[in-house]
Amino acid sequence: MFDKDKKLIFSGIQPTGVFTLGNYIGAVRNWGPLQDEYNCIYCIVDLHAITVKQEPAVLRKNTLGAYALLLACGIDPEKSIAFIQSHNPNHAELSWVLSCSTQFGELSRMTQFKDKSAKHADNINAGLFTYPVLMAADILAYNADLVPIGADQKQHLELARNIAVRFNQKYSETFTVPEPYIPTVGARVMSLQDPEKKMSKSDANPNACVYILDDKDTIIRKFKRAVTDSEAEVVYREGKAGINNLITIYSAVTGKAVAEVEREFEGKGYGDFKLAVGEAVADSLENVRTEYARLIADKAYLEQCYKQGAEQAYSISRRVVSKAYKKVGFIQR
Ligand code: ATP
Ligand code: LTN
Repeated sequence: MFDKDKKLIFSGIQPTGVFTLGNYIGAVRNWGPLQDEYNCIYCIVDLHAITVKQEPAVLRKNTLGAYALLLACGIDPEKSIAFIQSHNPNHAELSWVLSCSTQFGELSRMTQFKDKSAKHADNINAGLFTYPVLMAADILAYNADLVPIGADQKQHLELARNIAVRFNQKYSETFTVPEPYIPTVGARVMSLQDPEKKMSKSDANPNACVYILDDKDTIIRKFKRAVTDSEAEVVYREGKAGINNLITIYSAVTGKAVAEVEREFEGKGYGDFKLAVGEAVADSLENVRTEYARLIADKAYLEQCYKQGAEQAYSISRRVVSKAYKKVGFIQR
């Protein structure tokens, strides 16, 4: 199904809940438009999700939900490969091999590990620590050229690149060294309640996040309650994290430049602006919501799509993983 002349894109998202506006603007909404220019592989990373505590029944439901959301956000299973990570054992197999080319020290420097260990102090498991190696395996197993991600994943991608370079030096050319593909606007959408923190699916406070399935009233209410500052001018300025975040979001969903947004709201207060951001965001998400409702009601179709995706993903990655196995000196079975 793939065109040999096109570059390959790989990206993944965790089934830890409904995607947030941050996931959408920073990553997923950019994935659909890439499908014509590139060979694209998109993955629901359930193996990554169990690095934090998951209720099995909830994980199962969220994984199917995340898969449906991926399609609702414009990923076409006829154009791209869309699958569930645990359906392809090559990721876990390659991850082990790569972990033996990854140093304890480099994993200790990962900021996501530090943040998540602080947040889940009662469950600092080995998987949480080696999470970035599995992510490197996801990408390298397909020899991906480009990885569309939000800014928070840049450090993990840098590590994946280092692992690839090191493996290639040690065992001869095996893996493509992937490049990050980070959007210029909206690569880091911040929490609406604490604009110094990134908006995250697993935030305990639902008012901190806009979920892409929230209805219009909920979205507008969340923006009305967004934490800003005591000034009143809609201008992007150092130290105004809350309003800067809202300007970024508005700019990302309307396509208007920051200066244009500032001009549009000159002489108006935060109240008017918050309402406009809420309306623009809700309108931009309306199609996703309708598509999701249609898809999630059709379990048979979803199953057919993820099974096909897993087969396609397996066959591409098997070749790469076999090559890596051979290079390290394992006898072929
Ligand atoms: P969790 O809260 O469960 O850790 P998450 O919301 O951080 O999840 P992931 O599934 O880890 O989301 O990330 C999926 C994609 O969304 C990644 O490419 C990531 O960089 C991007 N992303 C996540 N949060 C944001 C954000 N606040 N702004 C922009 N992009 C983001
Ligand atoms: N770690 C990523 C999710 C992820 C990913 C990947 C992203 C897992 N494997 C491969 C890009 C490529 C995150 O968003 N937290």
